[in-house]
Amino acid sequence: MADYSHIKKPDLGYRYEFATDELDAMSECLEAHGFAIIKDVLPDEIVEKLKQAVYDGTDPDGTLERGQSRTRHAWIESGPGAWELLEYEPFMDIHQYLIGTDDLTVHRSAAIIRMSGSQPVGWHTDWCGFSNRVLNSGDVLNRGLWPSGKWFYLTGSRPVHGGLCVIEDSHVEGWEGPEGFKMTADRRSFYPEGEEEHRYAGFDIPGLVPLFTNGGDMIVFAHRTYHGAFPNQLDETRLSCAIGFRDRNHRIDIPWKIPESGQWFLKNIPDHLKRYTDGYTSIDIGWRGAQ
Ligand SMILES: O=C(O)CCC(=O)C(=O)O
Ligand SMILES: [Fe+2]
Repeated sequence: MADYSHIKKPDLGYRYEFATDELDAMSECLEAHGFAIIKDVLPDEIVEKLKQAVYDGTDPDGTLERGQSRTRHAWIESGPGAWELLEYEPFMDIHQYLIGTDDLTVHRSAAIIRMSGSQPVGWHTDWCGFSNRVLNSGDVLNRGLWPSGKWFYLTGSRPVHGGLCVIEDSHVEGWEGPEGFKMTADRRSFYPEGEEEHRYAGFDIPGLVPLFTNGGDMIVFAHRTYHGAFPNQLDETRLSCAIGFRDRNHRIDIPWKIPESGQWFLKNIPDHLKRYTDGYTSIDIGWRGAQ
């Protein structure tokens, strides 16, 4: 397999890393280029606790093996370890800024474990608004126009460690893919010209920006931004998590019944945090719409 240890942090000719008191500048970068990094959002002490909460919510029995990956959808439902973020005001302040209101409801959340030797994540956008068809839970939930990714790579993001990469300027409407590539029919991914349609998972792409972050840095990207992840080539397990919010007034009519873990969450989250669960949809990954 290719070795990604030589990849250096790029100099893009514009600034894309910002402090927590530079959110206007951060937002300008997000609008101009489709991504930004907010440095030092979480102190080490919270990062360490979140690592445990990612394990507890994603692989409680410790069954993952070398080479494997697992995503816990609706990670917020896994318990108090994840709720701690909702108590941390600097974190909530950033989300209020990103969504433009303090009437926030938890929209989606996830935690991911990528073991040593795990595979890359192919290029994709999380956004499902290219088509009106509603075939799965992503089609229901991933239609908003607010920033999509808001990740913490708790063990750091870097190419050798399964780090995130984005394609700069890929967030604009009508983007036609990197030079030399064709969009897939559903516009959710792209592949090299001349090949059969598939989700490309290579890292030799014009405009690719490998992201280098520490555990407490927040990676933000726009709803359409195309992104992927390198394979994890280090001995260390990669851990990441994210909680995203939407404006509470943006109601979503869900076609699924809230699963038991969602019901448990709604009942057990402390009263002072219930302001963030008004209109919470949970998720049923197995739900399928009519073809
Ligand atoms: O694991 C990663 O680094 C990327 C995950 C991702 O893009 C996703 O879950 O949509
Ligand atoms: Fe994604």
